[in-house]
Amino acid sequence: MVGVKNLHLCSTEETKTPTPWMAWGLIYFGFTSSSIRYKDQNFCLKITKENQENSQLQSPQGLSYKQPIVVSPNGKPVALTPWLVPIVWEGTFDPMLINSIYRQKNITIATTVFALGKYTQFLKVFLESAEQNYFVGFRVHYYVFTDQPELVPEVKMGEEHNLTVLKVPSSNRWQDISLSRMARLEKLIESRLINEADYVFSLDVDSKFYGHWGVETLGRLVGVIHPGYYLTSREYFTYERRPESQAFIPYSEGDYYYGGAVIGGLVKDVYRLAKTCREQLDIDASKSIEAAWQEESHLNKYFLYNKPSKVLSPEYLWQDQIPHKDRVKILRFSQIIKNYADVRPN
Ligand code: UD2
Repeated sequence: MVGVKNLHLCSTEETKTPTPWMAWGLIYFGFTSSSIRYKDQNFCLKITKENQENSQLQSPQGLSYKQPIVVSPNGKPVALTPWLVPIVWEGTFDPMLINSIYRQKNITIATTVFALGKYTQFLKVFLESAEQNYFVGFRVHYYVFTDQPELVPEVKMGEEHNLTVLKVPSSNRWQDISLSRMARLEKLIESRLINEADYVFSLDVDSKFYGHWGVETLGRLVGVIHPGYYLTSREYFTYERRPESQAFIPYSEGDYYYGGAVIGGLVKDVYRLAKTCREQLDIDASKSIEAAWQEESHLNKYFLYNKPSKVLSPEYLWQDQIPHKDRVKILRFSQIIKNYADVRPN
């Protein structure tokens, strides 16, 4: 699958000069539709794979609409966003069916994880639990960024699962570690993933997989609803509220609060996201502004105006400290309880 991502699907049928019957069809259509006029028709619709399946879902800033709900008043999970993309919950997909569809695609899923300073201690649980639950039966390549390669544990990898360790400099500010992930992701995609993978996920390391995480999570651009805010009114979201920051979102806007712990999608769409967020972070840095939640704030801004094509429910990002029974049917990936003062460098 790698290498055919930019395949142009415009057939000769689509590009040739219109036959008389095609022209009559268009004239007829033009007269019967008030919104589509013959003169506006473009005979050569260059239907590429990109604009067929892959088009960006950009929405203008300042648009006024109701905040979408995640759970309906009768307690049922909502499975569609108001821009009509799925919110993935247990019961919305058939793993057997979806696996058999994706198995034919011969795909590689790159997965980046950062473990710097004392966060190397989380790698063992992260990787061992991933090997039990994460894209089992599909090709996965983990890229572990660390300042201490010698502390990356030996974890037995499943079939077609590989791991590469990438050494990066240490940092004494946790905020810098977290936000620098965007720049590193951008560079890794440029230098390697564009040729090595179809999809990429960037995941927080201080987490454990408790349940199945598979191809139902794949999409062009994928975000996860943060477990702390899925029942919260958007004016209380911890978006960046200072207009001086590039991550600024006004109180009247917002769909969901997305967690920075999970970013995914097609390699080139995640590239666009990482590059944009890195550029916005750079602009803020040049003005000595750090957004409230570092790259997570910029990610939320990006997702608000570049809608994800698939949204993962909080099953895909929980927190061990929040009881999950009666809230989600299944726990798949959850932040483990940590003492911030013990694990962070500052
Ligand atoms: C939230 C987000 C996190 C990130 C952060 C922004 C969730 C669940 N978490 O988590 O993704 O957006 O806010 O500030 O949405 N790291 C190290 N070494 C360190 C510190 C961090 O390797 O000393 C890496 C590690 O991969 C960690 C990630 O950075 O998982 C995020 O850091 P965090 O978990 O301390 O951030 P947190 O809990 O505030």
